[in-house]
Amino acid sequence: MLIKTRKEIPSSEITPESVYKARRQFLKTGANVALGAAGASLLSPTASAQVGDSLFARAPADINLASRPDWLVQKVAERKDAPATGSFNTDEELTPFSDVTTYNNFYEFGTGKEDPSNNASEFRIDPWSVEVAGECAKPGTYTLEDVLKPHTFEERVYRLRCVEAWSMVIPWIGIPMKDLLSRFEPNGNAQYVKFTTLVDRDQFPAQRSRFATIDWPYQEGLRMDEAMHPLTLMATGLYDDVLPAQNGAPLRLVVPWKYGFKSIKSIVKIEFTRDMPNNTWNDLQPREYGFYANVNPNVSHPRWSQASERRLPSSLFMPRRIDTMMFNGYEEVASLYEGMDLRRNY
Ligand SMILES: Nc1nc2c(c(=O)[nH]1)N[C@H]1C(S)=C(S)[C@@H](COP(=O)(O)O)O[C@H]1N2
Ligand SMILES: [Mo]
Repeated sequence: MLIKTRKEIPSSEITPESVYKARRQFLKTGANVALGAAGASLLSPTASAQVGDSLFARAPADINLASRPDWLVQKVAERKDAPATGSFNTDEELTPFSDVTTYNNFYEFGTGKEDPSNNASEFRIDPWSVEVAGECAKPGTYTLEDVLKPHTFEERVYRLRCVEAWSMVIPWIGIPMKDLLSRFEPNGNAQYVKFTTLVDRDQFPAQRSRFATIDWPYQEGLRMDEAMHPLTLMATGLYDDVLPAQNGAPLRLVVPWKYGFKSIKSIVKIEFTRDMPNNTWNDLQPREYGFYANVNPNVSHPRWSQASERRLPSSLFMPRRIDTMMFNGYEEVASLYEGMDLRRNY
């Protein structure tokens, strides 16, 4: 792929993944290590990271944004780290930045895994606005700054499990969805929340194609209790920076216990509804993709098993196949589905 230079970003602002990993290592072990030793460990990535980096290194990925608002960069820099333990974090090895940003599903940019990173150069997130509608006291059109300003960004290290049976571990930055949605004061009729992706034929090649298979815009939804769960995040960044265009800048849903297609990218509309909203993949193939889309190793996709997954980076020589966990390992959400038949509500 074309390696672009980040013209407007001083190199001092860019934190390479190795530094990011070392910082995490430092945060984990920092308290026990004398300062000199800690300094040394800052410079040497873990052994597993070295294996991953050398075997699977790809071209450095670009964030692919035309510009990044200063206030947004500032908020990313001032984020709170993920707690050391618990579901907001994991000890598993992070998927390298290059894989997270060049192996993507974002069909607006094309169906190939590298299409988004290749076709998203100069994606514009400034200006950006979000329409809030439906069953709430504060509908309206909000600028990105209105949406994000009152919140402190937080880091969350989550597994992402795609319905295609690959997975990653991604250090997200974002805000708890419940904190965001509460500000719009959903009323008693709000049973669901629906999200919609940008329509922009200039920026999304697949939206101007005559052969489009998806009826744009991409749409997704959650039940209100799912949206208000503490694990549910409105992501605004990953690793140490703002969200790359190919990962759904500037606002992207993250629901770690559900298949990846629920985590809709580049959101321009949030609507509180009484009825279950439609969602793009369910509209396309209702027998293969449902509304709930909870990660479930016991319910196969009609064309493949969901019992295991490839943890990226993976190759023929190092497939890194692991067992898939119920709710992607986020068992605390089980109570949301008590009494529901998860075979029928897939
Ligand atoms: N608007 C939009 N959102 C989308 C998609 C898409 O094609 N368009 N693909 C989904 C799928 S299938 C997955 S697995 C994740 C992938 O996110 P990632 O590329 O950041 O890993 O985005 C989801 N969100
Ligand atoms: Mo996916």
